[in-house]
Amino acid sequence: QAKKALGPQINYTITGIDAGAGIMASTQKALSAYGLAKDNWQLQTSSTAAMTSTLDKAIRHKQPIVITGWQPHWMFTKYPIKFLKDPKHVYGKSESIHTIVRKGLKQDQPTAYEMLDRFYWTPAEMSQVMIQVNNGKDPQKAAQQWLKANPKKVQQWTKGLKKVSGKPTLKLTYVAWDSEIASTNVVAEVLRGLGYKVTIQAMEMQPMWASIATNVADAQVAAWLPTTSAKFYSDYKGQFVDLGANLKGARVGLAVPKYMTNINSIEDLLK
Ligand code: PBE
Repeated sequence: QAKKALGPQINYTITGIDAGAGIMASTQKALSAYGLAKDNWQLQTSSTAAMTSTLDKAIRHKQPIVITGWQPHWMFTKYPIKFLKDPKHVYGKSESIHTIVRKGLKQDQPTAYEMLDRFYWTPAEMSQVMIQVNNGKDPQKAAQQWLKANPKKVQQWTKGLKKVSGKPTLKLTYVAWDSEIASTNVVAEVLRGLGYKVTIQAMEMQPMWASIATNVADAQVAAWLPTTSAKFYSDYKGQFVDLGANLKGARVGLAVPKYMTNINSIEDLLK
């Protein structure tokens, strides 16, 4: 019996997330780079929550599905999914997440600047916080508990830094993706421990970059580079300070359930 082509089974649809995400822009590029667009394939905009619930349903019924996937994220621990090979490297190879601060922060708040500059953790550490939040824990509580359980990390990030006086305010902006909810809450808690009054504010990706460029916010720890946030990195170049990677080994691409054994590369979607 001949195998049915994948496209018609899933209406030639890739299940995506929020329109502003870098992975959506990269997927639009992939649709043309791999000749998928002219084969009727389309990218459906939704949200991370809607995408993971569609994925959950497909997996429960062992049905085919193609999603926009990235790591670190609990979708890869909760579900048996795999990245599709991307021989044209449309999604880049490996991504790092960078810490971006406003110009002048070093002079104005040297203690916060130094802590933000030191902030660095692993995908496994970030996942520990993300999983707690996915299980329903309040993000601030999850961050506090993780920091309590990882005093060595806190020490690395704060060693020799003196608590500031007068409760200076700091504003962190972020996009409410699971990874950034985790990292932003962890950093905010560490800065609070150093004596700052920290507010965190969720927004879309473009205003997040603009908030740093216009000095409305002090820092964000959500810049996936070199590919996923490339548009904003170049749009605002010269109007922020890049403190480098706070996490290495992130990855972005298309993903499918492992039971789709015939589909291993983006090129296979055309089969
Ligand atoms: N993500 C998670 C984001 C960055 C963090 C991969 C969904 C994106 O811009 O696509």
